[in-house]
Amino acid sequence: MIAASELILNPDGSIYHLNLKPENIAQDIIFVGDQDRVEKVTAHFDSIEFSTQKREFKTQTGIYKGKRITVISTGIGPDNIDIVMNELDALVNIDFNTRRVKEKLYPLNIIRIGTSGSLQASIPVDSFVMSKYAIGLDNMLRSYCLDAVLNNEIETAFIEQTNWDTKKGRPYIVNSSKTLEEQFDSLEFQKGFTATAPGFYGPQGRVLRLKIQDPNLNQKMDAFNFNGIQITNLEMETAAIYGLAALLGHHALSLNAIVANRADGTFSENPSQTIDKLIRHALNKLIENQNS
Ligand code: R1P
Ligand code: URA
Repeated sequence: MIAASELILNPDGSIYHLNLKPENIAQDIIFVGDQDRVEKVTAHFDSIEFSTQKREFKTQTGIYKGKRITVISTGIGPDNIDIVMNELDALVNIDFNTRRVKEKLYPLNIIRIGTSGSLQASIPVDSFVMSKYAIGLDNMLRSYCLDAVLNNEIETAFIEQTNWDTKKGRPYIVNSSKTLEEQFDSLEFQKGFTATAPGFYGPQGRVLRLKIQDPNLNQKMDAFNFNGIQITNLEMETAAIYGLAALLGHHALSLNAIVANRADGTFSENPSQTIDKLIRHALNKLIENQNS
């Protein structure tokens, strides 16, 4: 039995941070970072059956062209992903009455629709990247027993090629769900290798007033090559989502709208139009899958 201090439920029976009960979520879940983006997705829905918000975690569940979908904002960063993934998993895989893990585990399909910065000059702003792999430069996932989901050989190559300072921890490399990758495959998406940073400024090589530990890291990541695998973009959630999804038995895929190009210094002139285009494209892909 899982103690009250470990699996924390609110007085109404909902889970601690997300404020959700098991019946409030669909099997197909869209993650967005920004809470205001939730309604940009659900504006396309035929109906909305449920809405709630606690802190940065806003959730709406509804129907899009016959399919029940939940949209949830995760806020920014891998630490928030730890909360969202564990609480969503508890909603489907732990019986809140007995406080025991269910015998038959239930897989969720998780699609991240987020913004990102490209590392390669050849991946312009306003284009889309589907993350086939992700490298976590944060240490959140290292709190779990990870060995079964790692790509040790590529990690070692990354550490060597970028002269990574392991005082910052050992980066971890994880994969997207092959099933979702095939389902969302389209000409709109470049398949990429996404780097997940634990911050937006120093951890992504942005210098405003502070000197950073490795000012050449972005160029070294840009030049990284392991048997043709190259790092394409930087953001702040994908590796944490992929790692926890793989460990917990869920499917996950991250779709990135490129709003910044770090190699040529450009920023999208209309980021909300780009993200809206990605939302429409992702929703249609979810429906296509349903009808195929
Ligand atoms: C930083 O501006 C945020 O934007 C990206 C990063 O991953 C980080 O969360 O994603 P979202 O647009 O989904 O928030
Ligand atoms: N989100 C990030 O985390 N980095 C960028 O450069 C753009 C969006």
